[in-house]
Amino acid sequence: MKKILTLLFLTSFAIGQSQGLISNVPNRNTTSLNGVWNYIIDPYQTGFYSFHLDQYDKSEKPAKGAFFTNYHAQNKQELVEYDFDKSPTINIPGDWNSQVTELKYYEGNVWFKKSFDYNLVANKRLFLYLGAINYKADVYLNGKKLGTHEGGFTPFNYEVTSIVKPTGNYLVIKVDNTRHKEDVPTVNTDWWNYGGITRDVTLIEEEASFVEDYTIQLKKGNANVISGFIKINNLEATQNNASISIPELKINYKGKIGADGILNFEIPAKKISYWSPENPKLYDVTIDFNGKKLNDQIGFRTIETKEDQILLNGKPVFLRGISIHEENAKGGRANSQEDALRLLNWAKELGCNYVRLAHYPHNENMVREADKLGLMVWEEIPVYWTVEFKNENTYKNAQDQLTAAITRDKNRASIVIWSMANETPISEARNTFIKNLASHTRSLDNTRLISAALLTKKETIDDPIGEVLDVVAFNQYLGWYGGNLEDAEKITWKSKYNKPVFVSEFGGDAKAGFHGEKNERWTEEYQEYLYIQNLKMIEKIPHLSGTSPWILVDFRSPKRLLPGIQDGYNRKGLISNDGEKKKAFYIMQDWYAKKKKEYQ
Ligand code: GCB
Repeated sequence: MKKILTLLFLTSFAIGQSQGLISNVPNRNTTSLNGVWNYIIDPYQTGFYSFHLDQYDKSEKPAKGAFFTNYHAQNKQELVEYDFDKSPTINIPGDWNSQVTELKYYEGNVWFKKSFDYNLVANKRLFLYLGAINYKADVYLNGKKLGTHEGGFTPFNYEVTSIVKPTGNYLVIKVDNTRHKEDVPTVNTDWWNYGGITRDVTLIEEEASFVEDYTIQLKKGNANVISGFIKINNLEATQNNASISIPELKINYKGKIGADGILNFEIPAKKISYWSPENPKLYDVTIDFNGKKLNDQIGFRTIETKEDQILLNGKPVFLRGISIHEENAKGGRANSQEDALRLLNWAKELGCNYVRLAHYPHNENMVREADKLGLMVWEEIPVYWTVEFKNENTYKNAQDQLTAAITRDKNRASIVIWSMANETPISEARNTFIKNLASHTRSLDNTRLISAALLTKKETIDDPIGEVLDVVAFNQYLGWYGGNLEDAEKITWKSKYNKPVFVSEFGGDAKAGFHGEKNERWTEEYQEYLYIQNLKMIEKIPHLSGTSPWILVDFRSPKRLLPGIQDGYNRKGLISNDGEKKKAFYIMQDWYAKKKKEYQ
């Protein structure tokens, strides 16, 4: 009996609840604060600390020199040494490095200010939702501190109901993208440290009591039951019902909300048209609570492993993938729907049914478009190379980023894998760190697979972390960082685990338009040959269930300095940053066409 009770408990709470993060923002009643903002570059944090380094926002009555007060001189004599309204402007969302020439390499503090009016009628509530700010944000509205947030790729929100006024609001955000060893990621990465407010800034208007978050997904192990939870923010005694309708499935469910504001449900469903790359079916789903409707477009599919196979809707699938950074053609963080479509359509053209969104959670447009286009997704957090595995705060930071990513994206059918880390060096502390992240993930979402991109030595997959992963993924760079391409066919791989194996990276640099012999580094011919040889080797890897070569498009990296070739870009793209397809693109395209046939 005890066992049954525990099981019941585990199933009904299998998908966890967020800590105040509002999900499904695109379908809510929102007002965008995107657009033109003023900014002040503040390398010495003059607007944050007094000359004796007292932090202004710790004082009851902050000095007028505190930038978040947005103070203006009251007369011609008064000394005030900043003025947002006379300061230059920048587009938000957008990183500062690609918009302001003098900030290309800047890592430090910049203040942003946006003024707005907002007429909030009585009994309504207002939230400020920030899609992502890299890396650390101190947020103030009308001179009041809302909070500090760390982590450059995940959303967060603050309630501003009691602070907002009909006219003359000023939102001030200090953004600091200084790298620190203890951060996630740490000081060393192979991508550009774009600073700024890189995703949408949105006001969300809600009722006094509203649906904050929910999961509506197939129940683990049962493709004919839709299960999950609805979480109400500020449940009032008089409202204790919520309903879910999915007209196309003839579902009209009504349930009772618990005193804790949670409704857990299981709804039998018949004749579901399951989501897959061939059939990216999304259902219109409506949650009705307190006379207000919240819509979403949700796909239903199962994803599981059986011994060394990945099964999508019960059938073996080969993940024809490509790794993608969140960068747009001009350089700079990608954010818009248009940016997402450009990247994802290239992946489709390559023959992909899957994308690895490296090395951090991408913006929500990417996963929503992947849902529509029928691309499965690997979503990852920036536990990259080394982080301070022994540091509890670092762990908490990583876990918070993971929680926010899962909260935002758990209703996206496209997401099939949560990835914990990339190329982390084996040690006791690291093993514990990743195991803890994996069990945290399972406690929030037991319906998806867990992986991490590992490193291997001597063609043997035996990283101890493999034990807690559903898919054992690894990166390898035969013919680029070592090894001889001629030997490719002779290399044999071994895995300690009878689990699906996934090659999460392979590749090499080529400068588009640079031609030569196949043994001349940096040429398109070298990269082409590298792909031909790597694929010969990869094909023979036991338990192989997919690949995501590195990478779709050349991307900016401060580590890539070779003049005339790299010029600040990692050139491993199959497509150049100008959109030119390299020869290797077609090798991969052919291979994926072949794989597609094999799995039909
Ligand atoms: C890797 C990393 C990736 C790098 C890539 C490279 O193993 O995971 O972030 O950009 O190699 O180009 O060296």
